[in-house]
Amino acid sequence: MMKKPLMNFMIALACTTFTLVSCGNSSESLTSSSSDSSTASSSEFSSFPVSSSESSSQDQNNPTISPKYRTYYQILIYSFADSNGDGIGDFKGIADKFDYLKTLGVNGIWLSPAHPASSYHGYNVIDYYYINPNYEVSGYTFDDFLADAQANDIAIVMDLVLNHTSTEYSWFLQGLNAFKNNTESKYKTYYTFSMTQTTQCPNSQNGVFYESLFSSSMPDLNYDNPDVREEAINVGKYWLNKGVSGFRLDGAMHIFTNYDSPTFASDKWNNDVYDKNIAWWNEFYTAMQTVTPDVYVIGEVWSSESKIETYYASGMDGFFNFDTRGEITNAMSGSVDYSAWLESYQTAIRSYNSNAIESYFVDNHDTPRLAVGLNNVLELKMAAALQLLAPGNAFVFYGDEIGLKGSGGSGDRLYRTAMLWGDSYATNPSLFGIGSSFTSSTVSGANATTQVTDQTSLFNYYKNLIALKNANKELYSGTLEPVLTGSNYYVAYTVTQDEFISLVFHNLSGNVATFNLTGSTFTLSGGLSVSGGLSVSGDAPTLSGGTLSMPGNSTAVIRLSSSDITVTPILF
Ligand SMILES: [Ca+2]
Ligand SMILES: [Ca+2]
Repeated sequence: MMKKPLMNFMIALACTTFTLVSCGNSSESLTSSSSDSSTASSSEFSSFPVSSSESSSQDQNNPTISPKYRTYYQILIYSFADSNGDGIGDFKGIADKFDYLKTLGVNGIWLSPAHPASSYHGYNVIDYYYINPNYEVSGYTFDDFLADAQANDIAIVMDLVLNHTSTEYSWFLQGLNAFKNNTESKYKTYYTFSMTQTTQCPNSQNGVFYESLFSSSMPDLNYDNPDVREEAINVGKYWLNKGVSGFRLDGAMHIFTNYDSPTFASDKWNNDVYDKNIAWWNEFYTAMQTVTPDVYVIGEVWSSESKIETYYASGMDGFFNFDTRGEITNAMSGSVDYSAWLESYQTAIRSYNSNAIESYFVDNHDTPRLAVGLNNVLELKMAAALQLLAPGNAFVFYGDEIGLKGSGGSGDRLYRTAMLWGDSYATNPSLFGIGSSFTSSTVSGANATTQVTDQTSLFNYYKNLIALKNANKELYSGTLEPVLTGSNYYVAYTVTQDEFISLVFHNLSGNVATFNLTGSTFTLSGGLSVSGGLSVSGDAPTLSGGTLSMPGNSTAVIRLSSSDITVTPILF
């Protein structure tokens, strides 16, 4: 992309003339005691420039971006919202909470596996072509849910677990039986069976060993068999035709693994199987595009950043960045140059795929919740600002926005406990396999219903951050360039898409920092107008006469426009 003169100038300025007039002690990290939330009145918040994100094509104030760019919300169906009082979350419950999600500002949902399955979490599927009956209540089907989501411009991304099935799947049972009895069945080659135990086939049922990388209840499908690849593609096409917008692909790096390697136990992959996995996902993605040209597909490659990057060669839209959380918490402690990291990752993934979309998340159903690690609303607000204003798509795990955490046990189920609504939609973990010992709470103690009405809550901080991103859409799809500030505690970068440029500032220190944006070499060829700013204290960042004053632990987004200079007071 051609750089615009303003951008060149901006970066030159950043390197040479950004002046820290008063930055206090920049080595001081976040402190919870400095928060004075009482200063942020509801009237101040209501004057925030609320997103006009629904009016995509006619929006003169934003670049036109692909509908794939959204702020997504990950929902575990069973734990989220129960509409009929049986204690189990369901699609009607989610739909009844669309108003909550739209208030928050998210406009995409990653749904946990929705198929009939052998376990509560759904990752061992019994039939890819059906919906778990627990999730459909009387008079409200998955089709109804998809129609309601579409009417609300909420994209539904379905979790597809294609690497393996359940041992209860008819394909597996028929294949195993035919293999054992040496009878005819196409399902004999849907899986990898053996009459003897091997590295590849460690587990057995009825005397037949089979490949099962994750657990004995999750037999791997055999993707060397073209019939299996065709079947997986048919599954994807089936649900796209039903109306889902795309897929989250579970275990995307586990399709092919390197069983022949003597180092298999310690390293299940080598370059050959990486290439096979990437080729397969390209085949799958290309097939999905024939049904839905704008299909959004994101894969789980739980690996190092350098390996995740290579998967973008598949052409797929996104892969979760598993380093996000560590980079954010390290940035908050001053040990990481956050904007440099964002730039290097964007550059790397775009080198594999010019349409690559970043996918940043801080926790999911497999990782401890960030709220447990930080256990501090102030720090959760700053972490949210760093995540949600990064280029690309942010994924918010249900409850992150209220500081949800669990207690009463450990392990995966702890991260998957009931959403804390404070109303009749609460689910009951003892009824869907999590167990009665697990209870939910939040860092502040306030439930979702209370936080929606409290303008100083974590929920409303998330809401205002997402609104800021939706009002400056180049923040989704634009090209990032770091702005040097001289301290890891001052994160600054520009994001450019077409003629739209946003300047993002985070003051991660606990002290006021003042930046002079009008140094002697700084001539505004366009103009500065403030889109919005937030601080954990409720004090407003201000821009006056080209001087940006940032309270401790605050964020500002400044829109550089091509119109005349307009300096608007920051609204927080
Ligand atoms: Ca229910
Ligand atoms: Ca596999």
